[in-house]
Amino acid sequence: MSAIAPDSGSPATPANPIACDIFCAVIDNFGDIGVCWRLARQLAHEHGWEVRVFVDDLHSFKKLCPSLVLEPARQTLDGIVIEHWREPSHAGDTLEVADVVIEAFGCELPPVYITAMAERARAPLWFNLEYLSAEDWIADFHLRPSPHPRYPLSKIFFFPGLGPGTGGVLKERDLDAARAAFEGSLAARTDWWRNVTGHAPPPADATVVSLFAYENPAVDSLLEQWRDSASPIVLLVPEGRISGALARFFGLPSFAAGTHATRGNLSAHALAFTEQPGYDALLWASDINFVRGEDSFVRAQWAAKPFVWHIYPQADDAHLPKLDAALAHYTRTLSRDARAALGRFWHAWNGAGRPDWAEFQRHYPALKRRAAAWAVELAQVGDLAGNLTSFAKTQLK
Ligand code: TRH
Repeated sequence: MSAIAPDSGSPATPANPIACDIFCAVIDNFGDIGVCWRLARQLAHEHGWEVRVFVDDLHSFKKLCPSLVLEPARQTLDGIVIEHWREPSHAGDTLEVADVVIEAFGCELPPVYITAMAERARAPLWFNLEYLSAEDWIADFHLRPSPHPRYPLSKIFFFPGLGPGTGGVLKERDLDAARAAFEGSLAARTDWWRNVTGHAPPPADATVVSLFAYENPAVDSLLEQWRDSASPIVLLVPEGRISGALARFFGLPSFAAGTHATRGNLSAHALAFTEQPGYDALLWASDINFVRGEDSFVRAQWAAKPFVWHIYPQADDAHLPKLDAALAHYTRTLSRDARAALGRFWHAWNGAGRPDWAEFQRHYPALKRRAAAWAVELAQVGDLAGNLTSFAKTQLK
């Protein structure tokens, strides 16, 4: 990496940008690298940082960033250095310690790297980037330091969140403009439908639903309700863990990208997994988005459309308080009825009960207004990358 001076103690300037290393261990699925890659691009492109991403699973990464090459130990993409982090002790072929070190989601940094951090003339700013939670307690722990037991180093806990006093969530500077351009251009939307589904845009009375979810027993009942719906439902399903349920419902051997199937008033398209910006367009093209995990959950909020969250399930139902905390924020200004209906629907989608589509639809106009208002409210917490860089600047002076 060109301009990193390991012992640099001078403040960053455009000629001497802040160097940042992000370490990402992929536990499963796409959220770990999805968040890290989005953060890396924002730090590099919006804040001028010199970013290096250490990631242990290039296959998962390539799904949402197809231009990545699997073989090299090191490559540069979009101005960001990507190191294939091959083993726990590996920290790049040349050990250089950055000004800011981000340990994503509690992955353990390589011991040699921690030793080098301790030996650096000026200790780097070390963040532990936590998983997103909407729970209130995280504001009390956000930006708290935790001293290292052996070295003169401190790790700062950075908590993404939905409320004031947290680190916020990632949002690119040009995101709203890109969405407005897509929504405002019939030509862009028509092209999108033709390119992504191979079909013309659906009729105006159709409800378009995107479905990105883990395996989910509630989907069978929902598919039946959509089949029997009074107005057309157009379902857009990126290929993945829910695809098997679609194949069973339509009596097909698989529901692979390119498949199109119809039953009753439900017609469904299986989509190829796209690169990250393409996923935003899918959310914008839909009236309702089913999302999961962390990053798609955030993108659905910025899409400002009603959404249903399949939260990442944890042992002992530890995820349920997080689901309720998100609901509390998201439904805050809804009427009691609409709030209860959305709560029931989200809970049914997460294992408790049967999702009631007719009830969801009845509240759709209110949910739509709330989704738009919520996107504005959430933006007031500030974008995570902006919050992180502002804090870093105060520390690196
Ligand atoms: O894939 P996820 O379920 O990811 C995770 C992981 O399980 C992770 O271990 C866990 O920590 C986290 O959830 C909470 O869901 P998520 O977070 O929404 O990540 C999906 C990413 O994939 C997101 O960046 C959007 C992107 N994506 C595309 O780029 N193209 C696509 O076609 C689709 C459907 C998604």
